[in-house]
Amino acid sequence: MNSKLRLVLCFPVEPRHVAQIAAVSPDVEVVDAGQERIATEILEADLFCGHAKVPVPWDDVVAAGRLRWIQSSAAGLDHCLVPSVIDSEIPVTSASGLFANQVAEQALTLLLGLLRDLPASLSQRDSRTFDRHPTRDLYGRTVGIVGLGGNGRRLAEVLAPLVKRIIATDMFPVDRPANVDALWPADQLDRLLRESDVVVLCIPLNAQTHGLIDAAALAKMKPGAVLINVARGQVVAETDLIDALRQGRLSGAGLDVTEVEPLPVESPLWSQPNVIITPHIGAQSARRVDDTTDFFCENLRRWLDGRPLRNLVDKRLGFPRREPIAG
Ligand code: OXD
Repeated sequence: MNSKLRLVLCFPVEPRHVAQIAAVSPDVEVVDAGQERIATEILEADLFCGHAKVPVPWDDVVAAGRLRWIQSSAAGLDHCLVPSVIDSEIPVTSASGLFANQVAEQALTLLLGLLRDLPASLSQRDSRTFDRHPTRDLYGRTVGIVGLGGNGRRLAEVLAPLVKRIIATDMFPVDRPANVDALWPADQLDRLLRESDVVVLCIPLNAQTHGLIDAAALAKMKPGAVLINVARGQVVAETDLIDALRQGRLSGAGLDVTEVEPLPVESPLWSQPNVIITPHIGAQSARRVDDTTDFFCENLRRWLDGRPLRNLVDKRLGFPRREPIAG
């Protein structure tokens, strides 16, 4: 009988990543299930690392009582934090903050692309037209970051030299970084919306944030403000956003994420001139699988030794509490 722990992977690993993980311990059998086999392999897993993009029978997994740890290879946990997992004893760890550099670069790309009117230049390229058009400055602006976790903090560092003021809200408004001028509790969102020229969403999707940026929230934003979403599409009520863009209340939106992904071909967002859409690539990087594997190997050693895990998620909140851990 096989007494090894069965570790099931579901992220785009190559054989060298599987070998690196297997080298952590001879007591672990590593199974690369991929998206094709994850829905069945997860039922036979002791440990799981990945991000299933297909439906997974989480209720059956919990009922079977075999799974002992979920390491998400994504920062967002909407793929696995279903009620039965939340109510279970299974610890969940995330990749929070691991791709903060990439997400910050993506937010900056969307923001500058809108302010410097890149869509107009790109469409002129198609017609070989050299027509100078007005652009706007980031310099001198106030940027509001909604959610000052790993991604929001990195974004603040990157933006600090470029803008006049950075304000932020967070559920745990503690440890205000020097480059953030004001950090308020999450319930002060309205104030942030009223004071920001640019609002960047960096919050996780959970019951509290689902549809948070709706018509009422959008109406509180400064006329002509810009909205950037590098979090999750469902944080924004998309039809309300489309109305606000059409009415010119907002001057633009940069969306790396949308309510439904892939964004349906019939979505009016595709034809909005003041919208830049990228296909949820904020956390993509040529290094992503390597970095995820390194992070996971470190956490796997910790799990096997019974040491505290990195990025342990508070399942009720849907993200790791920001607490320094020993060792
Ligand atoms: C993530 C993502 O959550 O890629 O890591 O969106």
